[in-house]
Amino acid sequence: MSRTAVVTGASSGIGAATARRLAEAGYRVVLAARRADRIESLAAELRGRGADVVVQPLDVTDRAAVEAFAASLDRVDVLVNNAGGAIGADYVEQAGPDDWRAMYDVNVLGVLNVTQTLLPALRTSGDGTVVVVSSTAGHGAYEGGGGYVAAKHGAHAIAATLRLELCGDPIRVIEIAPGMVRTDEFALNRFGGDESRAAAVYQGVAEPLTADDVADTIAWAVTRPSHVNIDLLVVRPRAQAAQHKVHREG
Ligand code: 8X3
Repeated sequence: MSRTAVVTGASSGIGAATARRLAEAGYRVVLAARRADRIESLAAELRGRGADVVVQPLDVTDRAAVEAFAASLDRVDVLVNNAGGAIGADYVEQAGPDDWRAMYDVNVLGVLNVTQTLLPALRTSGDGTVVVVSSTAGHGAYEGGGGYVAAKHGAHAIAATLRLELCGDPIRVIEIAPGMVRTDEFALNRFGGDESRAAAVYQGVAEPLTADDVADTIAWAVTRPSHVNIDLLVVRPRAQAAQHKVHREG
């Protein structure tokens, strides 16, 4: 059986783009996401291009479901922890604990659930790779970042800790930290479907990163020789020199 890559949050954005890239690189790809219809149609597209694809509806915050998923897999070489997202942009003083809890659940406990349960298979592969897609929000704070900044710092901490704990095992731990990426859903989900608030995030920015730009860095890091561990790769658009330093036209 071919080398197998599991991608969470594969229904859209960076996850879907990563599945496309890894399929192109010859991996058998397991598409895991909550929305079955979305991953079914991505699977049909990839199979049309000759890829070997498995569709797995999955909520990474559901521990029992993740355990059953892990038990169903006969081979895992690569895990891309991509599922995640932001809810709101409230200041700490006004933020809702439920939003924070939901962000912690998916961005931190989701990564824990999937990584922990797939580690035995990754170890058995003899050459495993864990990717954590964090964010520049995992490396610096910004006003209104609040719960998302906290959660992504948590995702970064998992990657950094796991790399230390697995030293000596045949498993790499790679963190990819994207800055401003324009996807169909990230900002829209953050602002509860408010299209004008979502559009304002990218207002005047000539070329935010695309999902495929990030997927390209993930595929590049994953396909380096086994002894090369890209610990942390921060990727931003040229127009974003830092979280607060964004060049906007007009
Ligand atoms: C997305 C980057 O700037 O919206 O992960 O926090 S930011």
